[in-house]
Amino acid sequence: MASRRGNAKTAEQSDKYSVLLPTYNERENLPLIVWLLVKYFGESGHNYEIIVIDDGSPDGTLQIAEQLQKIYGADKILLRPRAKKLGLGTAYIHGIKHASGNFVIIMDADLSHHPKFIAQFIEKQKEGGYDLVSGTRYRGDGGVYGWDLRRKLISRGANFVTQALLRPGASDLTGSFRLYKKEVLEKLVEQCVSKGYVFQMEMIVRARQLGYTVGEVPISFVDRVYGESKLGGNEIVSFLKGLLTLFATT
Ligand SMILES: Nc1nc2c(ncn2[C@@H]2O[C@H](COP(=O)(O)OP(=O)(O)OP(=O)(O)O)[C@@H](O)[C@H]2O)c(=O)[nH]1
Ligand SMILES: [Mg+2]
Repeated sequence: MASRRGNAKTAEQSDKYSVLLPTYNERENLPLIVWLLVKYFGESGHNYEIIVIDDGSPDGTLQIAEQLQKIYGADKILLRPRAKKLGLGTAYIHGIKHASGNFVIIMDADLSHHPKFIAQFIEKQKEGGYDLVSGTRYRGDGGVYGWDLRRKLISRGANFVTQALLRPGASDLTGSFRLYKKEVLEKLVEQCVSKGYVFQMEMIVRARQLGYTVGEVPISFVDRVYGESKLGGNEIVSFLKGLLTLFATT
């Protein structure tokens, strides 16, 4: 393939990375995130596929995804849409079923997670043979950009309370930029009960419980530029409920 010429130096031929991109009203962001993914995977030479899981976005995200598929090819861009908004947790479950890679990368499609970090995730995973590698905003060069104080406090607070209650041994619990061995992700998803924002946290808490190893890569997280933020009071309440459930059941 043309994009792989000469620079496949670090890639293991047999490894394949399936990137799950859940989308809900991301028509402005999707072309850029896909372009960046294609660019960075092209540079690193790793084998990959991008699975777009759109939940009937009223803004026509799926039509944009169809155009991208025409541009980059149906082997690189897979569309696995659902008819309506069924939530992030089940979007991942749905996506995993269609992933053909032995590794799965989960990231947001709103450009908060920059694809440039993926090469570091992969390197880290290989270095320690980790079951999962988590991006962290709370260690090393990691950080958050563009959030107001309220949002920062919510994120920090959620992380802090969870650290105190569950001691999961990872520095960023609510982040959702991660690389998993596929069989590990399948196992974790099976075990997880939460649906909303608490899902990411449950994944890493359960990972520790099951004895999986976790590597970390500092990431800078940039607030979404396009599209509306969905973090409202409801999410916070359900997050706290989820946290308490986790505390009681783990
Ligand atoms: N398929 C699917 N994708 C979703 C759903 N809810 C959110 N997403 C996508 O999941 C990713 C993370 O959601 P965000 O809305 O960015 O959540 P957030 O980063 O906590 O909040 P903001 O960026 O401030 O809105 C984005 O790519 C969304 O488009 C859903 O119900 N179904
Ligand atoms: Mg976001």
